[in-house]
Amino acid sequence: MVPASARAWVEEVRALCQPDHVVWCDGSEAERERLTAEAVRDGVLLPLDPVKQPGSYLHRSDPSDVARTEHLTFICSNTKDEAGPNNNWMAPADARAKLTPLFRGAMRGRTLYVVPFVMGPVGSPFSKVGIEITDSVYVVLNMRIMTRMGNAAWTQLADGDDFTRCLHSLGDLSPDRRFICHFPQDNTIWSIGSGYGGNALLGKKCLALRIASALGRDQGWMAEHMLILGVQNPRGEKHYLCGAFPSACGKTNLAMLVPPPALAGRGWKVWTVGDDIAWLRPGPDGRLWAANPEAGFFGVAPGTSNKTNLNAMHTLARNAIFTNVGLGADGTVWWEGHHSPPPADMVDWRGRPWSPGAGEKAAHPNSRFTVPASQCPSIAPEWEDPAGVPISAILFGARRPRTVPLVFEARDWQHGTFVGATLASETTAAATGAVGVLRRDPMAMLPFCGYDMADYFGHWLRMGARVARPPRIFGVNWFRTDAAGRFLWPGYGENLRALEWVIERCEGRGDAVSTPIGNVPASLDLEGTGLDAAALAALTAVDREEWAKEAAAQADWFGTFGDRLPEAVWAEHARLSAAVSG
Ligand code: OXD
Ligand code: MN
Repeated sequence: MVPASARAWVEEVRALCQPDHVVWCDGSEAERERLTAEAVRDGVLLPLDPVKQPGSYLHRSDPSDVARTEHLTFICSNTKDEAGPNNNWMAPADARAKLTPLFRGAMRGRTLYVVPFVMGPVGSPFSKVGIEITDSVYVVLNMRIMTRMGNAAWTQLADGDDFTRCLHSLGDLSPDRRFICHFPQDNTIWSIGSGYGGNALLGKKCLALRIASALGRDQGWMAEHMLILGVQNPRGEKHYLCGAFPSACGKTNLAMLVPPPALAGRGWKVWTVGDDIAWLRPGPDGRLWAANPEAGFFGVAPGTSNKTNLNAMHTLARNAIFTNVGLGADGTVWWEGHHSPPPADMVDWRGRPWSPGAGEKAAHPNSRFTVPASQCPSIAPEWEDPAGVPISAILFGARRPRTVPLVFEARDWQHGTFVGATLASETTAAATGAVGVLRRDPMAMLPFCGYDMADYFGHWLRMGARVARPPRIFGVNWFRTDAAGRFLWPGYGENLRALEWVIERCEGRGDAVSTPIGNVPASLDLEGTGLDAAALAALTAVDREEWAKEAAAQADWFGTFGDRLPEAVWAEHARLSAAVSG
């Protein structure tokens, strides 16, 4: 069942890393129970209360290993140009020379787990096989939730050798010896020195975005940092949308949106297909079809509550692995922004006694839950359809207190590509000391595009030309404020009102007003929001002066890509500049 190519690679890694034991994972329930018991015995997982949080565990990471480390993440393409100004680059030979000594003997005294996995529904033309070799049982148990892990991968692979070689070791967890290296030409990832999800669950950001974006460029498909959701109208028709949002913009909440009572009462429903990554391919009907390559959610815990994301709270009620959250004496977990008060006698994410007046956070701001997507109450019944789902619209959203309207529609695919390429989010007081700094994050892919971003824009333009009926593209902004800094839009479930207009536009309906940046809604269904036409006018206003400044800032930033930036992007920029000047 295991192809010779996989056996040979595992043997090569075994000889290099010198583990005490080798375990080939099959993905079975018995294996999950055995590995979980071992993780509990070794203190890697702490069991939670079996009644209040059934099947769930807490993991505490090394305090220096709590997030992705972009400065230690490298694209090791053959040339620096290919990686582009958006990536750190190391020559493949240099990366191998640097990392091989770190892997040598790194698994002595440890177990080497061979974790075969499928990204995407098993048997789907979208899907890709990876094999992760790791010495972390935490990684194995998370991969089991986040991917289709185990024997299914050997079936999908058959006797081929078309799989991503994902090598991971915790090493000594020192940030001085931490590297996450991607070798797109060899379909290989080497990660050492970190157990954090984004650095160590190699199917996620490393394979499904960085490696897959390069594969997609070569093979004519797209790997995007996008949620996928289905919106069902009162006639029972479903439209599927993809959405790219930089972090801290409510992507997981949007993916699991609960319709507000006024819209639910009229029959609107929202279905979740994916919360983080979309793979898109042209379908036989001239549309773009999307599949979620993941099988679980690796979500940020703080701020998640019954109020902000009821579906997420139901999803994580059982069979969850929590990382770096607070723990009560009653065996329940807690984080800042939870709807319940903290349980008694809590310890913080590092295991130190904590009380509400402690002045420190109980949960790390990037603490996480890992849960199976199948447990989500809003999961679409077709979320694992091997054919994927046909995409009607793509949303690009970010946090913009000024300038960007609640929702606007791009003229066409080329203009929409420009809207994505100019995506930027303003920093908040909570995120950094500097408030109001605009960070460009094109298509929310800046940390995840495995090659030159200007070439990536070119790939977007080519893909649009390849499909006869490409999705319509929209910009959205839930975070516009008034002069006093108060949010103009209630957000959360009410965002469905903007999606209602998006869908009407996709159906060739919906009143629109043309502006220099695209179409904005002439009216929106605001029943039950307490907002009136004047509020809508403030939410959809397009201020030429602000946009002239925005266009100037875009030009500076595009300049950093040199002459690789496609002409069509500059053409769109010139068109915007002309439309907003004078
Ligand atoms: C994530 C991220 O964890 O984007 O999804 O960092
Ligand atoms: Mn993400």
